[in-house]
Amino acid sequence: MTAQGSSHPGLSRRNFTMALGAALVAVPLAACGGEKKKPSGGGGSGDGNGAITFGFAQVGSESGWRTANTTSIKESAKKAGITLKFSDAQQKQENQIAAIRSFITQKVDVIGFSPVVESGWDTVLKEARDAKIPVILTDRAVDSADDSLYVTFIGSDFVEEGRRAGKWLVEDTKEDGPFNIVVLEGTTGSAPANDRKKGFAEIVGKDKRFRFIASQTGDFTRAKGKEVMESFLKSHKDIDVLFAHNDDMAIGAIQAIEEAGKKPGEDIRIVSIDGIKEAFQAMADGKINTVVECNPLIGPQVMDLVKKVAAGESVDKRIEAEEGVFTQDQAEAELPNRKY
Ligand code: GZL
Repeated sequence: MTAQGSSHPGLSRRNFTMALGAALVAVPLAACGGEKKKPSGGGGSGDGNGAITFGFAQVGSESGWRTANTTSIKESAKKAGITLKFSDAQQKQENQIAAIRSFITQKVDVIGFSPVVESGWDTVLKEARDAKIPVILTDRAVDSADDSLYVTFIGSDFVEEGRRAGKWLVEDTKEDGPFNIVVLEGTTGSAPANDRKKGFAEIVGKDKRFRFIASQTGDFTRAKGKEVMESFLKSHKDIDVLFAHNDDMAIGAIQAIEEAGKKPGEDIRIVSIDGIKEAFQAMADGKINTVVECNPLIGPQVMDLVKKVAAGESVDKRIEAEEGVFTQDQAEAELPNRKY
């Protein structure tokens, strides 16, 4: 379903049949503290009309990708008739842990979250298990040794995304080199930062033409991406390539590169990950060379999982998005298709 450049990634499903039943009567997104209904499974603190209550602890609102992911979760919950309790952790693990604890106290039916970092979740996940509330991981994974602490993970293969970025660079650089690479890393300790770094290095590290001369977190934000790129440009006059772990940092870096009097996409090749509209526009303008897609629009599949999990049905342990890779020559035509 996803070839090079496909624009409508679905989700590859291993034995995961999406029962797209008729949409239930949508119920308004609940304000926190909705009436507690007698639970069939977990807590069932819905507004008493039998709706499932889903507590979702989002990472934050750090990037265009995250905004699209939040919209997908909220709109899909409403469409599915699921009462959503939503919290924005502002990229702080302590806030996500507090939100999960609040969902446990409210006795929601299902908990979901996108872990801002991989480690430090076992205690709160054990509390959810003790409260008999199933947990769904979305977007990012945890490094817990005990995978009974969550029912399933739905998201992307970040190592593969890093490999795809590396493969494009190796294929695109026909000249001999050497090429000096700088990297804007995602949030320190997060699965996408760890795994994209790993996948990219697996491919590029094998090719002696490439040298990593600087690598630092830009925390997935535009502002930090610009700030770190400014410091890279001050310390290195010979940067040939920027690998940005997400488009927002790449867009911030473009501003820094232009303010330094250089041409992004020409003097410095840029490869980025996510596939937000602005990155496609930057590709069309010749400022980003290639974008590896990472699909945030997983809301419908998350809500299918919530219904199955709340009903005690079994679901696959890991469900991955299918995603493409886009280059400059595809950008103009692809722009109208972009949904985020
Ligand atoms: C990836 C997601 C990352 C995006 C960033 O699935 O976790 O977080 O790549 C976002 O844009 O901030």
